[in-house]
Amino acid sequence: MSSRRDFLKLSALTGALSFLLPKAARAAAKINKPIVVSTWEHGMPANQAAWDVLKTGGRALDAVEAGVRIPEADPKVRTVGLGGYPDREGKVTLDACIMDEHMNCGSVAFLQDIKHPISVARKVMENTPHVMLVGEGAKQFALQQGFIEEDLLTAESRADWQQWLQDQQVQMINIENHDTIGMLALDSDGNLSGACTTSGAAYKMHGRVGDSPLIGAGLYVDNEVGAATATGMGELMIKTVGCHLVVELMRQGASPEEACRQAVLRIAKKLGDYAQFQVGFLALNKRGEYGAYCIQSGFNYAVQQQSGAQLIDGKSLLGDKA
Ligand code: SD4
Repeated sequence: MSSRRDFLKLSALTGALSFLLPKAARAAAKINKPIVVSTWEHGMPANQAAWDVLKTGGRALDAVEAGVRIPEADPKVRTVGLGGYPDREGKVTLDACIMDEHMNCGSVAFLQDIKHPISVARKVMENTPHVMLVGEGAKQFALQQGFIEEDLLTAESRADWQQWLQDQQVQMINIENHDTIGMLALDSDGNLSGACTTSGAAYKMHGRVGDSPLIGAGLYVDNEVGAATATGMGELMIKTVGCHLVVELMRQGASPEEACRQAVLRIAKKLGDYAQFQVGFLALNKRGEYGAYCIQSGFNYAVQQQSGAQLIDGKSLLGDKA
C-alpha cells in the first residue's frame, strides 16, 4: 500500500517537474497516438479509412479491419481481394489474418469467392474457438456468417493470367508486382492491433499459402511492445517467423526500423537465395514510433497520424549497398 502511495507521489512530482526536462526529452516522452501504418501505396486510401475510426477515439482493431477492406474491395488493386491475381489454375485464393491487443487472433487461408477475407478472419477470431480456417471450410463458415459468394476473377485478372500462361514466368514480388496490405494501428487508448490480407504471390501453385495468414510470419502484435507486418515473398517470412522476430527485437530495445533491419539481415544470413526476392517488414511500437526495412529498394509504406498522411520509401539492404 505504502509503495503504491510512494509511487503516486513520485508520479505527481515528476509530472509537476516535467517542465524542467529539455524540450526534446518531453517530446520523446509523449506517445504518438493515434497512428496507422500500412504497406505499399494502396495503404494511403486504406489508412484514410482506418483514420476515420481512430480520429474519433475508435478501437485499433476496428480501424485495421475497416482500413484493409478498402483495397480488398477495389478491383484496381490487383493483389488483394476482388480482382487479385489468380493462381496458375486461374483461381483467386485469398489469405488474411487479424490480431488484437489481447492476443486474440483469427485467420483464413486459401479462401475463394469471398471478397473480404479480413472480416471472415475477424469472425473466426470472435465467433469460433479456433484461430485459423482454410479452404472450403473457411468458405462454408463465411457463408454461414452471412458473407456473399462472388466471382473475384475480374476480366483484367483473367486476361493477365491467360497472358501469363503463354510464357509462365514466375514474377519477383516487388514494386511492379506489389501485393499484400499489412496494416498496424495504435489507438487513442494506446492499444495496438494489426491486419494483413492478400491474394498472395501471383500465379502461385494451386493450394499454396503464404505468410500473410500466419500469425507470427505475416503479422504479429504484442500490446506490451509493438506490432509488425510483412510483405514480399512469403516463404522467407515463414522460414524465419519474421514478424514475431521483429516484435521480439523491439522487446529487446530495438527501434522499429532497426528491428525490421535485423529481421532482414537474419533472412540474408540464413537463406542463400534471398537476393532474388523482395521482403519488406513494417513495424510500429507502443510509443507510436514506426519504421520499415526491406531487401530490395522499391518498397514503400503509408503513414497517417495527427500531422497528416505520408508515403515513405523503406530503406533496403541491397538498395543501400548500391
Ligand atoms: C505472399 N506475402 O503470399 C505474400 C505476398 C506479398 O507483396 O506480400 N507480396 O507471399
